[in-house]
Amino acid sequence: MSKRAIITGVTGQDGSYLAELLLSKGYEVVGAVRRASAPNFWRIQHLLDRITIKPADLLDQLSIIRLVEEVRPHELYNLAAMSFVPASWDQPMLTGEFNAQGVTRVLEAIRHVDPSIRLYQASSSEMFGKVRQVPQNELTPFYPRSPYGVSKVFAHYITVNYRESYDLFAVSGMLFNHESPRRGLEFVTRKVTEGVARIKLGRADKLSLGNLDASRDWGFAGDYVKAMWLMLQQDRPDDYVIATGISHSVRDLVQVAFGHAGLDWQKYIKTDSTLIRPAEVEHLIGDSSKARSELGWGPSVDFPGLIRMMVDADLERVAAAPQSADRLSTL
Ligand code: NAP
Ligand code: G4F
Repeated sequence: MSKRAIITGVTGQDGSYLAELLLSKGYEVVGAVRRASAPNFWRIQHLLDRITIKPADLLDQLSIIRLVEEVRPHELYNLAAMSFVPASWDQPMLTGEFNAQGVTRVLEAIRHVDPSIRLYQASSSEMFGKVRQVPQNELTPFYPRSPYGVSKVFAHYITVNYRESYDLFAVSGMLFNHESPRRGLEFVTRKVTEGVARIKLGRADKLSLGNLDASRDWGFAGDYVKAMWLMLQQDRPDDYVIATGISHSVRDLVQVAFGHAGLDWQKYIKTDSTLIRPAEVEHLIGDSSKARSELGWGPSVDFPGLIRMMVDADLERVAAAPQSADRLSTL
């Protein structure tokens, strides 16, 4: 009998890669989407004949209960969230409703409909924020630096609490930054790789960025969704850090991306103080030894390989797009 899984956030970067992975393993996949006035399926267009789409919104408890009752999944991957850190200062209340209480709603739905459903909760290295320890592992204390980070700390602890209170198989994956050609355009890796493609093809002549000194432990999203699946296949639920163990600065990112296109980045990059965050996470680097030994997980794409993959995909995409489709503003 094939397993059934619900993915919330299936229209997002990770949701699309996870849906591909689960389909390749013979799962029946149900993607939960919130209502929009127009479909937002560009990342899962190629999967629409193989997955089922059902409506649900993290703000609406009944919609989640209905979804879980109808599908009766074996596994539920809760990837839906407001995931862009700067937006969390603009909309802190909504961020808390989506990312913190939204998770409580999912846990409540599982508890009431079928407590045997296994839950993956998408936690984040943003919880480590102003880091208390280098590198960060499962025992590193949290010090979030944004409403987004704070909301994810709540989500992490409510997941742990429901596991301990109600004996649920609920796990929290503390994933460091992971990227791909499907990354949203506002995140720094994709902003840079798309910017490089536009400059190379004569569609732009500059790229504005904020803090070039911040550094992140960047990996490939396709590798990270494998870790999510592995966490739900274990004998007992536990929490894991997922990271490459190597950190690079935004400046390194810019050098690799422009260099791959044969461009001198210093001619094109402008710094813009409005892109500096009210409180920054300066340096993240993860220690994923536990996941490597217990899950047998490891990354397959290194940082230069990831950035080259993204630049190549953006060069192809921008070249194929009409000029009228160019973005009107730089985020
Ligand atoms: P993403 O591309 O921004 O996708 C977010 C998804 O959440 C989208 O499908 C979005 O739907 C959905 N969503 C947002 N609010 C919702 C609501 N109220 N109800 C239902 N769905 C809603 O994010 P991602 O990069 O794939 O990340 C997936 C998860 O991992 C997120 O929880 C993120 O916070 C977390 N995470 C990501 C990283 C990373 O580096 N990528 C690292 C650690 C943790 P729409 O298409 O309708 O907007
Ligand atoms: O790409 P970012 O926006 O990602 P950030 O803030 O690290 O968050 C991402 O990773 C988290 C995991 O740690 C996820 F939980 C979260 O959902 C999201 O996926 O920014 C990375 C760094 C920051 O230090 C930022 O200040 O890049 C710096 N940066 C410099 N210039 C910029 C820019 N970031 C953006 N988005 N845009 C810039 O122009």
